[in-house]
Amino acid sequence: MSKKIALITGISGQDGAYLAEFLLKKNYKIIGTDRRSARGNNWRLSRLGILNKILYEEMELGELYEIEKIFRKFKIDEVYNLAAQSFVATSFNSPLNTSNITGLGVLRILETIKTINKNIKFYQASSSEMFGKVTEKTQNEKTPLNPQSPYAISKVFGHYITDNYRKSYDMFAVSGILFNHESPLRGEEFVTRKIILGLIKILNNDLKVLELGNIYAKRDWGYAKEYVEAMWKMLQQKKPKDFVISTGKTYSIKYFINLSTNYLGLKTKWVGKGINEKLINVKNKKIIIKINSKLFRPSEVNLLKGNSLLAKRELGWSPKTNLKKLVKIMIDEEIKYYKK
Ligand code: NDP
Ligand code: GDR
Repeated sequence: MSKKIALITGISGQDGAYLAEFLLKKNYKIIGTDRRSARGNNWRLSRLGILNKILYEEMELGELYEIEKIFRKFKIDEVYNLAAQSFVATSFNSPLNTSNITGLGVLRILETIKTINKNIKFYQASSSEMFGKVTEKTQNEKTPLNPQSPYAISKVFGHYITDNYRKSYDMFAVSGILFNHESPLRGEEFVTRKIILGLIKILNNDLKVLELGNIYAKRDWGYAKEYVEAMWKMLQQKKPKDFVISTGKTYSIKYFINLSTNYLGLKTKWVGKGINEKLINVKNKKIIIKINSKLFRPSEVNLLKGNSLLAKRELGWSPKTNLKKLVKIMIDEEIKYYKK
């Protein structure tokens, strides 16, 4: 039997790398798309040892003709649309580009599938950010969306247009509503990796103080390597359906910091309040973390907590790694690769 062909957009990102690793083990042929401007941004694929096992094609999500070219060149079975301007903070400074890539980019792919081959299965990377200022204590597939950033609004567009193409054109198009998922391959701008890398830099005297924004926001953090498996499972269902993927636990950024300093063996103490709150290294009395109001978002999502019971029941998926273990995985690998 010939190999199934999966197209992964955003192959250079955290999820692209883990998904490619997972699908290669399932004997897929992988076409990974990246954009000209980012050629060479392949450290994640190198680290996983799969850099040479992927067929690379150039694709800018803003350009319809580049998308069509790839769909005409290969007989694709499954598409995983992971490419996006994915940083919420940037979306406030760059709302047009975010809407064009994170939002309209989804439609460009769906239109291409509709025109070229409606049998291609499509996975859209939807996000818990779509719940925004939450209207229910835990969020599931039926919770109303209330997005709070240009990023989240673009994801809502991607989510609904996927649903619309599924219903209108009988396409196998689904969205996975994934809550935050982290790993050693997380981008340095996201708060978990920023904290871990920052603390390790401080321990190595490469940074004096780590500056953060709102440390009281709460997130439902899982392990990215497990979340990509859920993406694949969604495309193997008999009928297309959307699923929430989450751990069901939520913790503040401050709690994440405390877990990290504990694991690193740092004795620390929080002092002050609000914008003046600081984390002090008890041993040398130096400030390790301080708050910078410039890092607050114009509109914040204060709390996210998912309910992925449907995924457990119908996909047989459930999270395995708790936050303490995730912190350990991230710190161990950060230390291993630091300055290499
Ligand atoms: P990353 O930021 O690590 O990766 C994003 C990818 O998109 C990169 O490969 C990037 O390429 C690519 N990209 C950005 N702009 C364009 C463009 N204009 N054209 C083509 N490609 C582009 O994200 P993650 O791996 O963490 O997330 C994957 C997807 O899942 C994203 O859509 C994200 O919004 C969504 N998501 C993520 C969650 C998480 O917690 N990680 C949770 C819920 C949803 P380059 O290297 O060139 O920048
Ligand atoms: P998020 O992740 O916005 O949830 O989006 P991020 O790690 O950027 O922020 C989480 C929370 O931490 C607060 N925060 C800071 N965040 C960053 N990045 N840097 C800081 O210095 C800082 N200080 C406090 C933020 O205000 C926020 O409340 C991620 C992305 O992967 C999206 O693509 C994805 O859709 C969602 O997760 C689910």
